[in-house]
Amino acid sequence: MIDIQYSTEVRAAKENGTPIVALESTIITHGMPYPQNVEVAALVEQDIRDAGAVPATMAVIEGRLHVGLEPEQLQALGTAQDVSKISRADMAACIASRGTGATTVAATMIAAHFAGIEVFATGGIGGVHQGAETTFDISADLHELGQTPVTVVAAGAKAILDLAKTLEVLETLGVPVIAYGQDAFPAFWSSQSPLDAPLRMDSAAEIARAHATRRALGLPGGQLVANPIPQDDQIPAEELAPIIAAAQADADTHRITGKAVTPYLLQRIFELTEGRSLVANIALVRNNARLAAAIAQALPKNR
Ligand code: PSU
Ligand code: MN
Repeated sequence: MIDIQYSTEVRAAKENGTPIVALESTIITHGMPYPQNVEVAALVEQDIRDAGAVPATMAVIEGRLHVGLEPEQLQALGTAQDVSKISRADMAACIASRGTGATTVAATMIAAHFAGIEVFATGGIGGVHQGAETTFDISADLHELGQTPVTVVAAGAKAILDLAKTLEVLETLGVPVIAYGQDAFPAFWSSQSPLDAPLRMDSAAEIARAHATRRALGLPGGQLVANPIPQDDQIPAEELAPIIAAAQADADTHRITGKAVTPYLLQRIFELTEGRSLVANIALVRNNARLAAAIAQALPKNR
């Protein structure tokens, strides 16, 4: 009943058994400004190919679930004005009403699992927002990690979130949070944070084995791999703290709520850093794409 549209290269990869890495599209439509969004999406896809895997960027276009986008579809999505942001709650509705929407981490995990793809690279996941004790704003990404068996590679979480509460919720939901190559949980623009990740692994092969072991144990849910931003691309946390606070204050003043919160904060931080946040963001997404490709290659074939 669900009519999946595979891109040419993803279809070939499925036939040949080439490893595939899922990519989200909300980062393109709601996470970065045009034209950098389209440029970065193409670079990240190429990074995955260069690392020996095939990229599958997910989106719903006119009611069809796309697993892998052709270059012109990527371009169209990156320039369109009225694309909705689809999370778990919106996915079926968007397909049913023949809508067009970009997938968040949660919706990308659903699409990936549906298409038999087990590894996914992104920038940052959604999490528990600052002030969640009054707003209850907790991303559906966390619950998705608790129930859908996909390994997600991200650079930790942004300091627009409450990192300590985000880690607590992930622990409650039984999600393994694995820092790659260090003890600290990375904080998106900074490789370090004051918090240690619950787990640490130093190789893609070990992460792939952990993924396969969860599958063998029949455990639902995925893994979060927290891959630190490369040293040279970092923005010091002290420098960003006042900017994040200002962006948060603006969001409160303008009474931004629901799914508009994350895109609003990302856009404000981009403006307030005069684009520097984006340069770091690009570096870390590419770094995550390379690690995800290595994990996908190390996974034992299960079908
Ligand atoms: N965090 C980022 N960049 C992003 C997002 C989060 O650093 O682009 C996007 C992702 O698509 C993520 C979504 O899944 O925002 C989370 O939105 P919300 O907080 O509304 O669940
Ligand atoms: Mn939210």
